[in-house]
Amino acid sequence: MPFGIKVLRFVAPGILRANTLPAVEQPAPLVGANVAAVRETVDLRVPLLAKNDQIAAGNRANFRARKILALNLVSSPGAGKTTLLSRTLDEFGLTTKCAVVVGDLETDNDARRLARPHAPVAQITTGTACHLDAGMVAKSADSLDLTGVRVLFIENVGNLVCPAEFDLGEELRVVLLSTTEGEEKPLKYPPIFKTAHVVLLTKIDVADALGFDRALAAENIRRIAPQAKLIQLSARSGEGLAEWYALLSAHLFKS
Ligand SMILES: Nc1nc2c(ncn2[C@@H]2O[C@H](COP(=O)(O)OP(=O)(O)OP(=O)(O)O)[C@@H](O)[C@H]2O)c(=O)[nH]1
Ligand SMILES: [Mg+2]
Ligand SMILES: [Zn+2]
Repeated sequence: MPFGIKVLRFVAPGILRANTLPAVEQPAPLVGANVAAVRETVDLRVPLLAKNDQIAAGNRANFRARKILALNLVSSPGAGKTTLLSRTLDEFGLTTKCAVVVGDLETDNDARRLARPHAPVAQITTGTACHLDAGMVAKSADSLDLTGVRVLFIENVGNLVCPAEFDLGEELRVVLLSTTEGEEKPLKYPPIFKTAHVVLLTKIDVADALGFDRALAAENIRRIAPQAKLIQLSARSGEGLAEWYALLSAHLFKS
């Protein structure tokens, strides 16, 4: 399945250019290549995930060797990933060099929102794939100048389901749940929450207006994801952001 990578570059102060790299052809899907036995099509998912895990291990080794803290941000569409990253680049990113790789099915809107002269950004357009995989991250990280970068944010495609299965080589998996989605989502989508190192309860500025029960949401998160650090925040009001930046600082590799 082909995917595209665009690297957003400032060519002069205030002028933003998107360089599109040639579409990357992934190996032809194996499913259907050999229709001789149903048994084979059932077994093929495992090798695909095993291959992904292998590339992810390479990404992780590469990021660690370069002392880059990689985070995989996962949520349902619109939970506030890009808004949080924009503000993080403007605040935390001023003193700690950050880069972003952002995945979307179609547009480069998020990369444009995130582009800053001080932060390299690449957009991965996945076409029909509803998640990022480790190969996409490897190629897009290669396309960026990561000199001096200490944090690489990977904004996954908005989806709470299959990103759970795809290790990208991240150090921390960060799952966002917004107050507009409802308190019960951790109970309905447990796999992604069970694999989280951090859960961010976002948009808490509108919790009261929505009648959102923050205590119940926190209890549901703790029930499904007791291993995860929980931070409640709002990228709009700024509440909780100091805790988010402190978490990032605490996980930085010593330079
Ligand atoms: N009230 C409030 N709105 C927010 C907050 N963060 C984001 N939003 C709004 O939520 C909407 C979606 O935010 P995005 O940052 O685009 O969400 P996203 O998770 O990147 O979305 P996708 O990339 O499409 O999955 C936008 O209208 C934001 O302005 C917040 O802290 N408070
Ligand atoms: Mg986004
Ligand atoms: Zn998917």
